[in-house]
Amino acid sequence: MFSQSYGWNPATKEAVESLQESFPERLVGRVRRSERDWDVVETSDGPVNCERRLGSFGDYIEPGVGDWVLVSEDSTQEPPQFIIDTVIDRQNEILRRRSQPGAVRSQAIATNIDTLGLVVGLDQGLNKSRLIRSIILALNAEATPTLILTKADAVKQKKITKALRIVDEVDHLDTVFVIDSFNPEQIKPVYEAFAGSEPTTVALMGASGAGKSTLINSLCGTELETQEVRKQDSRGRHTTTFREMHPFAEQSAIIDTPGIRAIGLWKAEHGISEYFHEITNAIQNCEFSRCTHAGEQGCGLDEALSQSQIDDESLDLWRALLEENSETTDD
Ligand SMILES: Nc1nc2c(ncn2[C@@H]2O[C@H](COP(=O)(O)OP(=O)(O)O)[C@@H](O)[C@H]2O)c(=O)[nH]1
Ligand SMILES: [Mg+2]
Ligand SMILES: [Zn+2]
Repeated sequence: MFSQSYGWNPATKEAVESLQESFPERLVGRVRRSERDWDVVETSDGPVNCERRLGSFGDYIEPGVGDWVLVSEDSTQEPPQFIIDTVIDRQNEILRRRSQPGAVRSQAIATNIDTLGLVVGLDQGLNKSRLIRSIILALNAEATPTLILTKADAVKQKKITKALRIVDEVDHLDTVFVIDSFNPEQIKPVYEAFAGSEPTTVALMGASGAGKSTLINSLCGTELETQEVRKQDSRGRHTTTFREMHPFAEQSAIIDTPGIRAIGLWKAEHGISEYFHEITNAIQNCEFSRCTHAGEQGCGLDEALSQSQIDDESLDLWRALLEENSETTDD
């Protein structure tokens, strides 16, 4: 359908084709880039710019990078304008909390993804709580979390050992790469893990300066602008100002996201209960129907704690993340 398939997979094909029967004149495409007032959609006819007209089509979901959409031409305009008129139901979405003055809302960092690549520059160091939050975001979307530690060439072995010790302490992270993104030999296994045999979509997430754009350049052969990092503090300037999807490995796609300072959870109950599965199990085994699992005598969680099946650190983090997540409301 596309010259590049952009992660076009059988499930998407089915969802799109059933809708397209009703709207044969519309173009099928995938949102490649998202700006404030317009989106670039990759269609079988190539990229088209679509104007954002919120509310024009009733129940309008704000499209995000990775969304499969139907595009129509508005020929009442001169020259004719393209507009996204249908966002196909998402397979999943990576949401994060976005605080604005006077409002707390969510923002889709990426949609319809298979793998969430967490990119961390070894020079900046690995933060355990941030790593766990990122894994929860992935689990919440039923996507596979993968950690890519970059700049292995630029740090002392001690830093690598320290990061790997943290990796050992977290759960649900089966794939970890330690690489120099400029070294083709070290890029190869990452390429193979991301590409797979089916069309896939990978989203890369990580702090500004972590090396996301550099990694994409090595994986996709693109020439994205990367940033100069100030020697003193390794904080970079923001060069990526928008989210953008890039064609990868013939049939797949990689989404670059802007550096995120803090990962706020949004509607992540599922991810939290998956990550803390021992706690989830203990609560399910709690026999009291109105228990708050906060230290009641005979509570299932209390039992698991006394048998040392759960450690205090996990319990504290679980409580804190649930509390944070409970503040999420509908837009
Ligand atoms: N030595 C070395 N430098 C890297 C590596 N990956 C990224 N960099 C440098 O780190 C800086 C930030 O990278 P960039 O890709 O722009 O980070 P982004 O903000 O996550 O997109 C740039 O100066 C890159 O050249 C790596 O594996 N080794
Ligand atoms: Mg970048
Ligand atoms: Zn209980």
